[in-house]
Parts: sequence; C-alpha cells; structure tokens
Amino acid sequence: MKIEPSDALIIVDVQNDFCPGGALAVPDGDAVVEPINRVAPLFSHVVTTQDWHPPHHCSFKEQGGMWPVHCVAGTSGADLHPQLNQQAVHLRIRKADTAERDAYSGFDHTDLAAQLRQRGVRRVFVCGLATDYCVRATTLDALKEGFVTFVITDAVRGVDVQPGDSEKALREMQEAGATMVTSGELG
Ligand code: VGL
Ligand code: ZN
Repeated sequence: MKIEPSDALIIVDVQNDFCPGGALAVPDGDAVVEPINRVAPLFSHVVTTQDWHPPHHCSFKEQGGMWPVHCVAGTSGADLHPQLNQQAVHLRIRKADTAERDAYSGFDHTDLAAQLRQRGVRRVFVCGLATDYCVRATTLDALKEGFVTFVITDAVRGVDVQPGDSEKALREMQEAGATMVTSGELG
C-alpha cells in the first residue's frame, strides 16, 4: 500500500511507563518500536501522543481510579521510549493533563483533529500502546472525525486486563470502519 503525502502516522503513547520495566507495562510493549521506526520515514506527517498526568490524577488507584500511578508529566516514565526515532516527529500531543478527567484518545480535548486538517491530512495510520485503551479510543475518534483510518497491527500491543481485550478492541475498530494493515505492506 502506497503512503501518500496527505497520510499521517499517529504514534500512540510509546512511553517508558507502558514498556517493560515501567509503572503500567504493556506485555511486549517495546516491540512496537522497531516497526514504527521502519515506517515513520514514509510519512510526511508524524504525530506522537503522550499520556501526561498530574501527580494525583483521577485514573490512579489512590484516587479511586483503576491504574497505578503512571506517566506523570515531566517524569522519565512519561518520556517516549528512548529507541523511538523522534527525528521524524512533526507534532507532539499531550493528553489527560488535568487531575479531574481522563482521556484515552489523542483527539480528546486536544487540537489534534484541527492540526491534521490544517495539514491537509486525509488518512491516518494508528500504532502504539495500548491496543485496548488509547489505540482503540484514538482510532474510533479518528473515524468519527472523518479520517480514513488504518491500524498497523504488528505495531500495537495491548494490556489485556481481561484476556482477549486486545482482540476484541481490534474487532471493534474494524467494525467501526478501520482497516487493518501490517507494517510490511506499507511502502
Ligand atoms: C493508557 C491506561 C491508562 C494507554 C493510558 O495509553 O493505553 N492505558 N492510561
Ligand atoms: Zn493514563
């Protein structure tokens, strides 16, 4: 599949806390870095998103949420994975950055849709972490925003709080209109 100048790559939350050794490690999470680095140079628009929480964010267990403390703004856990090639990144989005609300989607209370439209982007290719949370939500919102949306299936990994959550999420994204592709198909 040929990547066009009006295509964007959205790299979701490839942050240290979601990788092995991190506070909310996604199994095999760092395995997304290699395919992402391979396809990123094909794109004229590369976006990274980051979960960017204040220290007492509502999603944390201590506040009654469901997650351990993770991706606290400005900490190394919130940094992008050190092996992720950031030379090709054109736009950085940070989300869920106020204490009282969570946001799984990179479009939720950010200017991502406006930024993409301003750049003339028509199709988005989503990859990163985690399949069953932020990749899912970002993909569903991309479709709602009217972008033709692809998920790069070998460049996502899921949390699987319940076994099968990631597969279920991939089915849901497909049913909503996203197309599944692999990194090897892109050129
Ligand atoms: C995420 C759980 C909590 C994600 C973010 O990036 O998928 N998951 N916060
Ligand atoms: Zn979070």
